[in-house]
Amino acid sequence: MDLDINKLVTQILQGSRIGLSRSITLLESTRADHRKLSEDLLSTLLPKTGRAIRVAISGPPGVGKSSFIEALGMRLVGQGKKIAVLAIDPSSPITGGSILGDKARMEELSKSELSFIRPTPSSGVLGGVARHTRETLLLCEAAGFDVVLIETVGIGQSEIMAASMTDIFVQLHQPFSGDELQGIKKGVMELADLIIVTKADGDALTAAEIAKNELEQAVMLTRTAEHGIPSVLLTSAHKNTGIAAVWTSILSFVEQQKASGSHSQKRRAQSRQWLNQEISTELLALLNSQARFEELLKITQQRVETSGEHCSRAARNLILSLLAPCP
Ligand SMILES: Nc1nc2c(ncn2[C@@H]2O[C@H](COP(=O)(O)OP(=O)(O)O)[C@@H](O)[C@H]2O)c(=O)[nH]1
Ligand SMILES: [Mg+2]
Repeated sequence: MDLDINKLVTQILQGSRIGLSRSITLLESTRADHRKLSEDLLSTLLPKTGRAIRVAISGPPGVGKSSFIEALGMRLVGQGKKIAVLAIDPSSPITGGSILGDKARMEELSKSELSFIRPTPSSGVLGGVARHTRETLLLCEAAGFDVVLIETVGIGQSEIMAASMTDIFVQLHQPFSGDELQGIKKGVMELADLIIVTKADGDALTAAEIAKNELEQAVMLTRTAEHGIPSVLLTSAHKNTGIAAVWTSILSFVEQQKASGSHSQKRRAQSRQWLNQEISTELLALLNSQARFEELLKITQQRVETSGEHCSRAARNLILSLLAPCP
């Protein structure tokens, strides 16, 4: 690996995709010396970050996320914009299938000089994935990407993670005929800033229109105007319809947030949240690095199991005895 940080900085600022890939490999490395270098790299580049529109694209497997990103990405690339696509899919390191699927689905976009596509980081730990994705996003911004799309599967933690690093959360739904709404209602209400019904073409067009109406009614009932009521739009990636309207809607959402101050507020809240997560991660790493950690952990585990010691007290005592200066 080429570890000349100054060279990497120059390459990234020039928008080099090779420099970008090398830097991402560096920040995904678990070696302590690599970690330090990637922190140096990020610190140097930090003043050059923050300018992209950050968009989360979420929905269950097969809903059409990658196909939608291909259609939107090609449109933006056609306008001369640089597009980065990052993926958070906790299942992909296990199955491997979705990475192959995504590459095939984003075939044209991946060939464009103006695009950069990166699958989910290989680290299995969700906390690690979050850190890598955030840091990759910052590198992409320093490299001059105008839009960063984060594709994520619509399940629990990975969805929340994507929302915690983006300006707008776009939720994709399949066309459906009515009964399925109950199950998805809650998820729709909490995170979505914009809702899309995909595959609005051919035989599915009527079901897509029904789904749009149902979703519109659902958001009216459960979201207050104060928190914003998301629009519901129809798209077809195959027929390339509705894509321009989605982009207009994303831009106007972000513009409104900027005008009201919520955009910078949201980003500040996101960095505070990131800091809190890093404190937990770093603390755990610090504990792990103590020579007596394994031994004390085993003893504490036994105490909790056999003598019923309260976990939170046992955890605190473990931490204090590891971090307290030796007498
Ligand atoms: N009819 C139709 N099928 C689509 C459309 N978009 C995606 N699909 C199909 O839906 C399947 C899943 O698409 P994909 O983009 O990989 O979904 P993802 O798992 O959410 O990324 C594929 O078989 C696509 O061909 C669309 O606009 N219309
Ligand atoms: Mg996909």
